Amino acid sequence: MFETPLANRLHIAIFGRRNAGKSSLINALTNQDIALVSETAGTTTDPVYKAMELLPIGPVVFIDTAGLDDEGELGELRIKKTKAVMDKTDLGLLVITYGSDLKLEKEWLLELKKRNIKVLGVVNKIDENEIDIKMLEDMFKIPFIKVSAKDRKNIDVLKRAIYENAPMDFERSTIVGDIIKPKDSILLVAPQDIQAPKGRLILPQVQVLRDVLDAGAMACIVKDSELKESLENLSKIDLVITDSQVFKYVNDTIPKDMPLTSFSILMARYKGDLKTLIEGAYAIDSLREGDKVLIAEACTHHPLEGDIGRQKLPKWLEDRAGRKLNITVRAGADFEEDLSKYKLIVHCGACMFNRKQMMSRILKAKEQSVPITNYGVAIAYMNGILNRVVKVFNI
Ligand SMILES: Nc1nc2c(ncn2[C@@H]2O[C@H](COP(=O)(O)OP(=O)(O)OP(=O)(O)O)[C@@H](O)[C@H]2O)c(=O)[nH]1
Ligand code: SF4
Ligand SMILES: [Mg+2]
Repeated sequence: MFETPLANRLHIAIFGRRNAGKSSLINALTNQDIALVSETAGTTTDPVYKAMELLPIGPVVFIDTAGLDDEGELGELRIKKTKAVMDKTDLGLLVITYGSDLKLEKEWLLELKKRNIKVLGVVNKIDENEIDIKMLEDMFKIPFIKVSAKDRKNIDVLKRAIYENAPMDFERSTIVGDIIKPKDSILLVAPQDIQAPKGRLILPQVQVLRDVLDAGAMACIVKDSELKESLENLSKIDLVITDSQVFKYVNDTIPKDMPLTSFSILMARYKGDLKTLIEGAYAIDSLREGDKVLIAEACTHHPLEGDIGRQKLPKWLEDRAGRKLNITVRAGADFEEDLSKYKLIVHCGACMFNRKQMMSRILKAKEQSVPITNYGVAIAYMNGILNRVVKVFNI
């Protein structure tokens, strides 16, 4: 029932000459031996579809195709079938290898562009020969990624490029709607302290509230100071969603078996890859004296007294680690390319980012094997309640 229908999946099709390594590339991307590979040109004859969850991208379907340079009567038929695949492609991967005169590839790119399809160039077999990427990018005016499907080299970089080049409408469609039911009763806890903007609620609270209403559920919103009374007054509570700054108090106050999560964890899942962010939080306990930690904020809001990124989090991290850390805070649109010096990245909730922007930061960190977590997940972990607050998602 929870399977994403084929039509709602991002369709990623692989095009190129026979023997360019298209089937090998599908196998590398899916980390399975799905497609038949051989050194005989023309191995793949009909399009092969493979639906899968390509983490952290989401539900996709890969389409392996027959070489577009096929010959003879049968070859022409196969080319026709491959071109029919183009009509349902959201993102095309154009595979090129050393030695090609690139003439046909240019024609195929035109065919794809005519259909308004985004195309990503892939140079395969770099374990044998390389091609100058810059020259290709100048010539084709599309980004290129170099890989070796055989050695599974740079496949993570390709996955990130796939994500970054995927059409925008492949966003998670709901923040909380998939874990609640119509008529559920949801209690929201939102302290209105000095950080809260005067006269209004912050964006994640407004978005979650709207999502609860869209799901046909009922919301009651209180400050932490009224939590106890609301527990007494409400006859049924199916889920509590709290601000993470009062996590501990709420966790200690509500019944142990009452489902609990936080605005920031919901947003972490909506904007990013919750699983990776949870794994990142575990890295807090491996920090050593003087380790470099990056605290990254997506916007340059004006920091107030007791600012979470500049004051509270650094203190909590050092208290938990029991040692002095070398913490850098960076705010704004720039994210360093070389993250390898950091032992941990703690990111803000990224309310000003769309999912694509946040995901590309997560993928960048993953590529460089740097653990990444976010404020809400890290705070839950340090309060010893991470397991409880992610239980509602079944991950
Ligand atoms: N050295 C090297 N060989 C590769 C690589 N990727 C694929 N090959 C080899 O290239 C040959 C063709 O690979 P396939 O994956 O079948 O190529 P294809 O593009 O699907 O070919 P058709 O289905 O015939 O169109 C096989 O012998 C693969 O082992 C690579 O990264 N490096
Ligand atoms: S983008 Fe990040 S730093 Fe800026 S307001 Fe949102 S959560 Fe805070
Ligand atoms: Mg093939």
